[in-house]
Amino acid sequence: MGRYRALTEAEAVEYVRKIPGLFTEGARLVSKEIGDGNLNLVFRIQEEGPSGKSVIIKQALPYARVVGESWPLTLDRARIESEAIRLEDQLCPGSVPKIYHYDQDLALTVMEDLSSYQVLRKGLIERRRYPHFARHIGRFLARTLFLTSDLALDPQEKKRRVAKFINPELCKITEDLVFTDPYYDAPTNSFNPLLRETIQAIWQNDALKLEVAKLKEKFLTQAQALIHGDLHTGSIMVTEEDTRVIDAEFAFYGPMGFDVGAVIANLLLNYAAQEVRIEDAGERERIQQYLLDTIEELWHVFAQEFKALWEKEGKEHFAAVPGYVDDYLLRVLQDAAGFAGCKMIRRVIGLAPVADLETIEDDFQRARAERLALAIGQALILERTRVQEISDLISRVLSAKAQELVK
Ligand code: SR1
Ligand code: MG
Repeated sequence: MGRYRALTEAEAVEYVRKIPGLFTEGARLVSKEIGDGNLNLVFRIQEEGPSGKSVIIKQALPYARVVGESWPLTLDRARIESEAIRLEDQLCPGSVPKIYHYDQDLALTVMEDLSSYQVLRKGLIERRRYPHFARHIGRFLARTLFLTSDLALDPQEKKRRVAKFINPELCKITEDLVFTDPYYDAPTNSFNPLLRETIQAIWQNDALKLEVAKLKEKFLTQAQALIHGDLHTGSIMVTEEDTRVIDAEFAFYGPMGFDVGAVIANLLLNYAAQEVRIEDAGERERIQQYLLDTIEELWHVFAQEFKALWEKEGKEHFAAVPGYVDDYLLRVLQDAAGFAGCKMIRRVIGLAPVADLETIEDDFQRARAERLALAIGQALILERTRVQEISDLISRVLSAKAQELVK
């Protein structure tokens, strides 16, 4: 591992001091490790005094933090993350934190501090609304996915990028935690004991497992575009005006629908949680409607931008063939529905839960919300090929909800 060592808070300060142009000589710097994610160390370094200038150091550990040293993990994910963020910034300027410095040996990236932003998951739990989020994320998805695909790149260059972003260890986490483990009694699964019967029915549902197998196969084999690979609402920072995508360490060449589906899934996980979080029926209806409207809008923006790019930047020989762009987008939509379903189910059954559901204190209330998430997830997986438009996906959500709530 060469010069690699995990930094302490004090070493993090000394490290940033030596990076030219960041802080003035002799600046009084305070360092705090603030990482609360599953994998890495995150230091916030701030200058004391009026400037208040601050940066973030994100350092990969040689193992998964959430489990410990018994789960070794490649440090190369820091390279993948810094290269993916730089590329995303070129393709969709201002959509990611600025990167100031990358150190391969220490597997760390020094980047813009977004502490004035809020993690979207947290904001949604607090019932906040973000008027520009759907437009920003729809555009981010269209630009990063279209412009890294064979639709926009010379096929030889695209294959070089597939090689550059090969990410087998992080993909294996997704293959296991999203597609495999939730569908059997895996030792790493953890779930609300009140759900045991519902979950056992999932483990015995061969029709569902067949569809999950097809989606997993797509994730394993379809090098369609450079995807973020972990685009849940904890990987998005927001203000009322701005949206930034962080945490690109899972990036690799995979199916476009996986990223679109990740955003949809996490909005729907919040939707399911709000079913029991909000007592007042009117307020609950308004917040849940806002989440569904956000999904519709982000898809419309995505499809519109994607079509505009197809017109302006498309390099594919068959791009002008009537019907091709609509057929392509329909396949992305159906994939997104299926992947969204898988991503909802994994957050209820698997190793890494989400705060939207996990922080509902009452076990019975939490189980109600979790059952709703499982019902929506299953409907999206099983009925994805019947989705022709985004409104069909929303209809599936509403009918799964109606069926679940009368049980
Ligand atoms: C062991 S890592 C667990 C999860 O955290 C990341 O954010 C990914 O979602 C991963 O599946
Ligand atoms: Mg992450």
